[in-house]
Amino acid sequence: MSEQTTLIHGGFYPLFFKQHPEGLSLLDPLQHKGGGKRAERARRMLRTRHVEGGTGAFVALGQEDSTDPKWGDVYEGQEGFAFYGHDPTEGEVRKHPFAAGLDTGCVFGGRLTAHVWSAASGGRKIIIGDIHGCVEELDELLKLLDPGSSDKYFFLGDVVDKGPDSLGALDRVYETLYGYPGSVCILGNHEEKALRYHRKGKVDQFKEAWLQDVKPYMLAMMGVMPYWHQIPQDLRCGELVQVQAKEKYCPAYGEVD
Ligand SMILES: [Mn+2]
Repeated sequence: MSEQTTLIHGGFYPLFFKQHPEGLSLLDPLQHKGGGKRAERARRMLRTRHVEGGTGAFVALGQEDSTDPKWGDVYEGQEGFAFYGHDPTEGEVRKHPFAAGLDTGCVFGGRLTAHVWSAASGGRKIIIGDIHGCVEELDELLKLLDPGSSDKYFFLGDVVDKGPDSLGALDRVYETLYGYPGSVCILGNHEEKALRYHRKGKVDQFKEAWLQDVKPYMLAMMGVMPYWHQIPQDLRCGELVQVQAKEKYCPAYGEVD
């Protein structure tokens, strides 16, 4: 297993590694845009939760059966230790042999989670799970983290939708990316969907009104979010900083994507 950390919003299905032993090095991190098979595969990775037990193929949300494992339980560490979002829990980090899920369901009344890795030489690397418009909790988390000028922030995507203030959350992520050079926000399926509606001129058909008020700089930021990002260090040994949601903004897990 390599000494690196991979950030991905959804996950990897084992069939991908069977078909492409060279792994992510094969892929353009912006190739979710546009059409064709490669863009479709990228969009599958943004949405991966369960994988088919027999073949290791991607299973769409709601199509899984009781024998289909979560991807993290069968991931063998081909791309190093992976941190992911997308699959909410009720406040607890989901742990696997070579991966950890940091979407602790803030927007569902759970918690917003940061995994903090500290170097002896100073400067921390801080990975933050799905925000979904919970800007008050994000502000509280950033305050608790007490940022230092050499820290770097890594957001796992799904900054927007479901919660109270998608535009505020995008704004805060923007400030953080530009305030702490080397920081990265990867793409979530919710940003991908918003970009797709915007590109096609279907903003009025998007399920949430914030997209009608989105600012050009926010679109520019979302447009360069990669659907995966790698850091040439193993960041798995760190500590958690968590903030409890102030309310249950979204009623139930149910139709969660
Ligand atoms: Mn998601």
